[in-house]
Amino acid sequence: MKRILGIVVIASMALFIGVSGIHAATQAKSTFEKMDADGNKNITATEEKAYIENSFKSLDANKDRKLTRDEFMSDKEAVFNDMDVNKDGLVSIQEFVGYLCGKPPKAVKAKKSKTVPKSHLQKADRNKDGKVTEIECVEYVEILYNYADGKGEGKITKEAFLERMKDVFKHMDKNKDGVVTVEEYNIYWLGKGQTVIKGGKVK
Ligand SMILES: [Ca+2]
Ligand SMILES: [Ca+2]
Ligand SMILES: [Ca+2]
Ligand SMILES: [Ca+2]
Repeated sequence: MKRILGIVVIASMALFIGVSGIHAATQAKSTFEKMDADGNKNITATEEKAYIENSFKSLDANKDRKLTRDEFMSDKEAVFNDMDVNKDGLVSIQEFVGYLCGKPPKAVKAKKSKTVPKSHLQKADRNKDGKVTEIECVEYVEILYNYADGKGEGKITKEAFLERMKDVFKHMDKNKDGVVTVEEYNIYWLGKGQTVIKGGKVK
């Protein structure tokens, strides 16, 4: 059960990080801001879908509509370095939340929550109004961080981060042929099929 939960968390975390293929040398915008195309501080399902599609295109270097592991991993070290704002080689929860959601609102404190949303971004939509706000983003990402940082040390190393990203690739590649197709990618990120992992139901 714990393992399955872990896989789901990896999936969710990567929705934010793994697909941030649109990586810039200096991250001017948080992932939240990038996804929020119309800048109204809410992420809708349409905006999410558009972001996922763009991320696939930007990662698919040779444009054959398949992602290899190398293509997927090509920007991940740079993503880690961008997250690590103070360059101490570790990503703290503040850095993590800042990268993904923008500056965390002061009102929201890190929680040691044990309830993990089942799959993707829309699960962060707590009040179920079909949009994800910055505060919902922060709450969700904090939960992911606490899981990603399994030891509760409040730090994620580059090594651990890259290992998790490799796991993400494995899980995306459903038929295990070594490449991730557009279909596999979309199914993975946009939720369908996420409830069943290796025959086990995630509840
Ligand atoms: Ca929006
Ligand atoms: Ca390719
Ligand atoms: Ca750091
Ligand atoms: Ca495949």
